[in-house]
Amino acid sequence: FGSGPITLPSGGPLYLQLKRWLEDAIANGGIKPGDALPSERDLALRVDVSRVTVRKAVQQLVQDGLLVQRHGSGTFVATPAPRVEQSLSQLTSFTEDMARRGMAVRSQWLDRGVYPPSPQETMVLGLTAGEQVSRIARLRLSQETPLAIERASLSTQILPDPAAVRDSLYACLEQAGSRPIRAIQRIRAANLEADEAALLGVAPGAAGLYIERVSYLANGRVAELTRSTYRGDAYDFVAELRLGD
Ligand code: 16G
Repeated sequence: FGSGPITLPSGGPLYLQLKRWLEDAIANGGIKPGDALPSERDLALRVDVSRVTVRKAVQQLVQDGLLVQRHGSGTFVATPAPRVEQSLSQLTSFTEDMARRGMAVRSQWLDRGVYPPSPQETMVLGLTAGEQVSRIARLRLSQETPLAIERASLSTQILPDPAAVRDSLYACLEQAGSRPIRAIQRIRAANLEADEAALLGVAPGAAGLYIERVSYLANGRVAELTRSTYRGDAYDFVAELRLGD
């Protein structure tokens, strides 16, 4: 990307020239996935255009999904996700799924705490009156690419302290002798809202999958209600079907 002045290809409105220049720089590797874009001010100085022009070009590239804006930290080149095949017949955790593929995992905490439950949480988790709920919400990344936003809710009887969860919720539950052994999972198409799209590094309105998992302990009690948003461009969910009798 360098640091010197940038000369735009000529022709058409300035913001479109800059947009094209940035698209080319991304396409030919001049700026790589994950790279930060210089600030609006710096770009305007280097290209010798107004900040409004820079903003317009950048906004269009965000709309197109080539750039991603993260609140407070700037604008980055979007990272294309590797496509992941996920079996629907095994009850596994995100950490286990990625470890099996030899892929590094990381979570960015969005929320963790004990809260008064919503009506849905009370009903699904079978909470008694006055009982609170442990919530953990995470952006889940593999090889530094964001793949999903997961919001898990558990009874405080099963997870008394959400801060006890380090990298893996299931590992934490396993240690406490309350690893779920069965789950019902529901998958639905959903277009990503602007805030979710920004976290997942895709264009607002991009295709996503809304997934709800309700898992159960061996004693039949509900362990977790997890509501997740997965990137539609990153996942193939696969199930083996057999002729029934
Ligand atoms: C999976 C589950 C999620 C569970 C999480 C635990 C879906 C689609 N998948 O991502 O319900 O909470 O694994 O992962 O909901 P962890 O043990 O790595 O924290």
